[in-house]
Amino acid sequence: PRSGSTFYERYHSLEDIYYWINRTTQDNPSRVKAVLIGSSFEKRPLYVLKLSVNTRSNKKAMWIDCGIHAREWISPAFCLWFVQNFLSFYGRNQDVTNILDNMDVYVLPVLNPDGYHFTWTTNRMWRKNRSFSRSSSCVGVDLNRNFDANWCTEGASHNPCSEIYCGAFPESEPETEAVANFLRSHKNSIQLYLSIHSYSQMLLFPFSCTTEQAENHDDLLEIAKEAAQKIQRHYRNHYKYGAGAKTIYLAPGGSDDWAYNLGIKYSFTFELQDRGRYGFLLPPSHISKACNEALIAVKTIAMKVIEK
Ligand code: ING
Ligand code: ZN
Repeated sequence: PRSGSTFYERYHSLEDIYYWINRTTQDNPSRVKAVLIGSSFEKRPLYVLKLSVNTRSNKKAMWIDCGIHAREWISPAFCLWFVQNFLSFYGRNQDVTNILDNMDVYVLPVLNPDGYHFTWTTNRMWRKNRSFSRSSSCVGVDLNRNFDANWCTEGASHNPCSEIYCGAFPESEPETEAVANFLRSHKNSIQLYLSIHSYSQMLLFPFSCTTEQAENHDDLLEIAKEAAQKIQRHYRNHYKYGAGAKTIYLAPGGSDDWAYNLGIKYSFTFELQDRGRYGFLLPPSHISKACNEALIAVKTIAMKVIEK
């Protein structure tokens, strides 16, 4: 390891992350449970960490997933950072305490474990999952085009060799299906959906699959603006914010649009650091700042949703 850096200031192999999940649940048995929600194409388990403090039952909840795209290594690093921060600051930081007193938090650290493993062993720039079928020699579906939100319209591709291949049908991929099933079965409690990507420094919200405005667009815009302003003030770093289709590009089949249409009206996609200098290859020395600024945005958004 780099001298002077902590576990959370480094990137970790998939094996290390599974080990970390195990350790985290063992070390915090009263506050963390690992929930198996399904498995990947290559049969790796998909574990969600449920952070919950027993103040009362029937609590609301929020969801965060990381690592839907394999090469965006800062994303799983953020999920680990987030869990560590929330566990150590409950009862010590006012926002963290308030959030956990009012919400359970579900964290999926690596939504696409097969792709993530592949970026560690074979191709650092891999984006998709690792599924294949007899109909093509190309491998992988873009999991953020595989959800059932205007599936495979403009901004996605039916070509299995494309980086934005939407898959054979909506939720064709086991990773997508596992997340969608979990969210469907918890939609009455989950009020806030967050999906973490990189790079480009943006806070996006529905819709990405159409240029139409979400019904609560003004509300989402106001929340994203406050979060971006917090980052600007505390970290002197600029994040753009807005509806996905107008801020970045048209992209159907994304998880945040699907969660929104399911009824989770506070739904955001974060694009973490940087703005292109290192791109997906963000050096480990940048992890702490990238994660801390994203964390302040997550806390701001969660607090706003609790106040609603
Ligand atoms: N960006 C996202 C992508 O999947 C996005 C942008 C956000 C698409 C929300 C759909 C919905 O292309 C990256 N960097 O992956
Ligand atoms: Zn991405």
